[in-house]
Amino acid sequence: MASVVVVGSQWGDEGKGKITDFLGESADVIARSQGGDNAGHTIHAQGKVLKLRLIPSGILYPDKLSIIGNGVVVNPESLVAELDYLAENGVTADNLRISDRAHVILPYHIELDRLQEVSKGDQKIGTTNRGIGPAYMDKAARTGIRMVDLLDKDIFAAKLRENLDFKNQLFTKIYGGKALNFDDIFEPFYAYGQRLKQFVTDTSVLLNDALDKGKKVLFEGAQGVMLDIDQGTYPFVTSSNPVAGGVTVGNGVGPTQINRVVGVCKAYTSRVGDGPFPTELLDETGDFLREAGHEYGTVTKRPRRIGWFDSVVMRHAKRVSGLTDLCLNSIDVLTGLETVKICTAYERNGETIYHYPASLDELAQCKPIYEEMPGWQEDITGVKTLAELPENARHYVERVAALVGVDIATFSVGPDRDQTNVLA
Ligand code: 2SA
Ligand code: MG
Repeated sequence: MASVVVVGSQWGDEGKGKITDFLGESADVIARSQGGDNAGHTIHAQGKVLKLRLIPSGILYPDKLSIIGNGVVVNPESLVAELDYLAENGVTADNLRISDRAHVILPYHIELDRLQEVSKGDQKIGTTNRGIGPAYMDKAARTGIRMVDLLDKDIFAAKLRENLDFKNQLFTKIYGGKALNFDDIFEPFYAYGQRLKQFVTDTSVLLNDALDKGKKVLFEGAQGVMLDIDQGTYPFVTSSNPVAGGVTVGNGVGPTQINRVVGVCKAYTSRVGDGPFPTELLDETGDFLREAGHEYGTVTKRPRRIGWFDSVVMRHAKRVSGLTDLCLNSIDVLTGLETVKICTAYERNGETIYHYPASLDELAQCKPIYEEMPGWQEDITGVKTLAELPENARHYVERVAALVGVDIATFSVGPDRDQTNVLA
C-alpha cells in the first residue's frame, strides 16, 4: 500500500492523531494538506503526551519526512513556538519540510477573524480565532503571502504593505477599530521566516519522488468532513477541504496516487463551534459522555457539544471521501450507559431523510430516527479483539459498521497506543 489518507469523518476530534501515529509507523512520509494551527492533535507515544497543532505527527520519527503541504495555512509564529516546544521535549525537527507555496497567516488575519466573529453576533461561526478563514480569503482573492514570499525581504515587505493598507482600511473604517503597525509585523515575521527557511522547499516534488520510489505516504487529515467548506454544514465550517480529495490539491499529488482512505470516527459524536448538530444531547447523558471522553478542545479548551452516533453524517463522509476503512474510536466512553442510541436516518414532515441536507433550514426540521440498544457496564479498556467485547458492545460496533457500510479496520478502547486494536 503506497499511500493512505486519514480523514476525520465527523466534526473533528475523532482521534485522528492516534490513528495517524499508529499508521505512521509503517509510512515513510507523513503529510498535512489543509487547515493550520486550528488543528490540535494529542499524541501518546514513547511514554510522552505531545500536543501538536501544525506539525504532522510523523515528526516523532526521525527517519520519516514530515510535510506541511501547500494547502496548509502556516502561522510562522505558531510554527516556531511548536518547534521550540518539540525541542524542549527532546524532539528534533530535522525531518520537517514546508511547502514554499503554503500561505502565511499574519496578525491581521487573526484580527479580522475576531472582528468578523464579533460582528456576526449570535450568528457567529465559533472559529478557533487563528485567522484561518481570513488567510484562505486572501489566498482565494490572490492577495495572499506564501512561504516563498516571506523568505524574500523585499517581496515580503511590498506584499505586507499592500495587504496591511487594505486591511487597516477595513479595521478602521468598517469595523471602527485600530490599525495595525507595519514594523510590528514585518520584523518578527521576517525573522520567523528566516528561522523556517531551512525547511521550506517544493514539497510536491519531494512527495512525488518518494511515491515514484515506492515509498509509503500517509496524508494526515485535520478537522473533519462535516467542517469541509464544500461538503460540510456551510457556513458553519472551516475554510479548507478536510475531505480526502483535499490531499491532492493540498499537496500537489494526483488522485491516482491514493490507495486507501481511512475514515476516523468516535462511537458517538462531538462538535466544537456553532452550527447544526441533529443528534446533540443537551441532557445529563451528554454531560456524562463529555466528562468520560474528556471532550474539551485541544486548542481553545472549549467544552465540546456531544451527541449520539449519526450514521447519516457517516454515510455522507463515506460518500464524499470514498472511505475504504473505518477506525472506530472511544468505544469505552459509552461504558456505563443503560441504553445507547444510533441515529439511522432523519424524519422531516413525515418523510424519511437518508442524505444530509444542504439547507440549514431543512436540517433544523430534521429529527433523528434512533435505534436503541442495551448498553454495557463492563470495563472494556483492556479488550484486544472484537470477540472479547461484551455482547452488547459488540452488537453496537457491528451495527455502526453495517449502517455506515464500511468495514472496521481498527477500534479503540482508550487513548493509549496499545488500546487501538487492528482487525485482521
Ligand atoms: P476555523 O478556526 O475557521 O477553522 O473554525 C471554523 C469551524 O471549524 C471548527 N474547527 C474545529 N472543530 C473541531 N476540532 C478542530 N480542531 C481539532 C482540535 C483538531 C482536529 O481542536 O482538536 O481534530 O483536527 C477544529 N478546527 C476548526 C471550529 O470550531 C468552527 O466551528
Ligand atoms: Mg483534536
